[in-house]
Amino acid sequence: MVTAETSQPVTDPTRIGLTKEALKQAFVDNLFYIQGRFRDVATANDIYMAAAFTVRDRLLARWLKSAQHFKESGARTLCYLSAEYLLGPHLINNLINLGILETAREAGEELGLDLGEILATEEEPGLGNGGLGRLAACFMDSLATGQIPAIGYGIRYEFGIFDQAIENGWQVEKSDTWLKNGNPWEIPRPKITFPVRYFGHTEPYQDEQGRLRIRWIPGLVVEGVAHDTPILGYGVANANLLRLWKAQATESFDFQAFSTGDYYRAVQAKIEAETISKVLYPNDEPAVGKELRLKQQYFFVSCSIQDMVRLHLATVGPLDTFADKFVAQLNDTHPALAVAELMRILLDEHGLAWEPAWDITHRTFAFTNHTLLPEALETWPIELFERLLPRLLEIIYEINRRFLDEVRVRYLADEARIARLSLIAEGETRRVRMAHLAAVGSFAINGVAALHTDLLKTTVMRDFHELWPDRFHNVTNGVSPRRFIVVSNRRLARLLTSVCGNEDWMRDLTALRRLESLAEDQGFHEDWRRVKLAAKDQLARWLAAKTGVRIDPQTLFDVQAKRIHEYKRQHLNLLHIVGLYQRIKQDAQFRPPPRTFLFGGKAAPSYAMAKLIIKLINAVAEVVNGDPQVNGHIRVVFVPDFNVTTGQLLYPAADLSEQISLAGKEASGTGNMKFAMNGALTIGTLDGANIEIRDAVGPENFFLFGLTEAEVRQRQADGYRPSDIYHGDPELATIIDLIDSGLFAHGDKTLFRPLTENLLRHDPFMVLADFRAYVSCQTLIDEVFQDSARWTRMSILNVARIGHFSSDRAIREYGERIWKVEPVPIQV
Ligand code: NBX
Repeated sequence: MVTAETSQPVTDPTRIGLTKEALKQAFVDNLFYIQGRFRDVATANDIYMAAAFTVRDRLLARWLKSAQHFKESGARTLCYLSAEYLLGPHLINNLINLGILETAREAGEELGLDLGEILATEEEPGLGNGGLGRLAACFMDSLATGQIPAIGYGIRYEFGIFDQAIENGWQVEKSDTWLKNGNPWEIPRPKITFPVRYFGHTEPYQDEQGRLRIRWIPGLVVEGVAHDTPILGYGVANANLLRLWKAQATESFDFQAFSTGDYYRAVQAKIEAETISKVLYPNDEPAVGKELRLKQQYFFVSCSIQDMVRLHLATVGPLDTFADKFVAQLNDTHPALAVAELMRILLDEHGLAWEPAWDITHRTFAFTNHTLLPEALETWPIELFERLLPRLLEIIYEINRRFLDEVRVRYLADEARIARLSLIAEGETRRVRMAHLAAVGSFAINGVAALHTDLLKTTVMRDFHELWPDRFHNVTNGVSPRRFIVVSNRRLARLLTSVCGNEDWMRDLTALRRLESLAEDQGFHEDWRRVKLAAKDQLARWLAAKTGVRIDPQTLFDVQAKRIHEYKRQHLNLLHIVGLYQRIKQDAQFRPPPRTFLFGGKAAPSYAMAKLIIKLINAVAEVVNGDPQVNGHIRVVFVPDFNVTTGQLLYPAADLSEQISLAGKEASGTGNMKFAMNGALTIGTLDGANIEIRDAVGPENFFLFGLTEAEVRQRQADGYRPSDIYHGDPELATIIDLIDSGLFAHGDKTLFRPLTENLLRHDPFMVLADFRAYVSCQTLIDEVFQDSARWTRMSILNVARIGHFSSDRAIREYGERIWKVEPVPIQV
């Protein structure tokens, strides 16, 4: 291959060859020339690095070819703006996407290396909190696989989501040092940097044409440096760019500004600048409202928009075609400042008038909302905004002034409505509403599951929906079948391939429909159960090695793995467990099929109730697992440090998937899809994407319980009194009393009071209202699980019908309905 730009041949077989011999040679070369090691002294990390570079070399030709072709063809490009990417390990994914996993395994064997060990050495980039960040990663995978030209923009956090340790039953946060051994997947681009301004003031001036313009004189300028990672598609030569920004001090600015010789202050300025991309905020729902967080948001948005403008000017040219070349998706409100930033660049730096600048801006952005929880809606105090981003606030005021004029004419001065729609919330402290900025600045607004989109239209975005009904879309989330079947469940992948006759299902998950014809096949049932049992066995062995806890793969694995949140109701699951414990001890006749309850998930470090729930899970585990009377019947395990890597062990091993949020609270959920894709049956409420999953797999293959969203509203309106439920349900009362008794706290009666008291007095997520229905549903599950032919059939049908929940489908919908982007195949 000859690249036009350099005319340098890229043909060295040790760099691009996919044969076993080429891989071996490349690995040996890399170990020597990059790591500087002979085999006999190489550390596990040296070996991992040499393997990673071997694979990276094979991505580069595809990546550069993609970039070059996209540039030459002027392809319309999707830019995904996201503060989070929860990527998971790269090596295994790239081996699979290149189609060389088995070749690499054999090459390793011949070199005396175990590929499994090499893969286990990788530190996963945990640059996200949960669903939102993982969705961005699945979308990057599907964009490349779908051959859509795309750039993912984000922040290169030096410390990602904290590592979770459990000490004495409590969550303890340890800093995530994912970069300490080097990151072979990224290429720093020290020449691709942009200045980002903060603080200072603005002033008017006249340009050469005598027009009034605004200049922002900053008080601080920080530089963003691009760090690029190739994202290869599955079975295609397309590789897209993930460009993450690292903050650094701009020496030229700061050193000048400080008095000569004040070296200490200069160094301090450097530290202050670098702090911006230092650490991911570990909160998944409540907006934190810290100055540094706003700095982070503006930092990555400003670098990304400047980069897009630069790319456009360098390739296509005039800015009036910017929105034809680029479309930018705002992943929640975290990048909403992009709307004001693009305006600023067009107005202040390129001298456009307001109307054409707004026309471009408005045709560029689309906005995804991921939550209806009021505490998660981002707003920023005007005072902070004015101080930190004075020019952006002026632009936001002007956007708002023009927008509200439009509203005024449309609704004839309906003042209440104007106040509700305004980008500025009036009150004791005036605040900028980021969702309103995103909505006004975007041509499309979408929710992430059908129910969520409906609720969006009727609740938090109701006024916007009345104003612009056509802007609203639903795009139900999806997850990557490469990551969540092929990478994490090799045995299932092999079985699916043997049934389908080929691997096409990996990029068209609806091909799994073929499994339906085997749903009653006894021989196939045995294969199916063997695959599940092997995954359970693997999890059990990993858990024993990691934590010393032993679990029995023959038991029902009941798994709830997701961020810890009251609305997700891990405590509802716990009430059921405590109830079982009690009954097993008191009723010798009561012997449901043995179950292992597995929990995984991180709590935001400042979320006391979530941390108390973790403590209670571990406390119940300690008592239950230590009680010989119930041993062999139930076991409770908290799997520490739930992340993409541990998720890859949990999803394949689950028999039962807990998706038990209060109806109306979980925007979509994506774990629900990952479990079902791996043959787990779901116990779930009519919430988020559960509803669509149930429709797809068939109601008879889904364990439904609980209030509907409409019933939730009705009960709240009627005045919900959880204590009435407590008093009317003796079994429930006993369970709560047991938790209060100190049984799980070595006699301490106060430890779990905040939790039980909250349930009895407020119960904002209606745990008690759904308790009875949940327990009945669990009883049905016990019955069905004993009928192993029935269970297996249901499991097969879940996988057969889950194809719709592939992120490939979600990306296709975005591409066709919102982005208007076309696949651009790359040939190698
Ligand atoms: O986004 C999640 C929703 O809760 C899920 O229902 C949904 O499936 C998923 C993908 O659409 N939201 C989420 O993960 N939010 C965050 O992680 C988050 C992070 C930072 C922040 C607010 C929310 N400031």
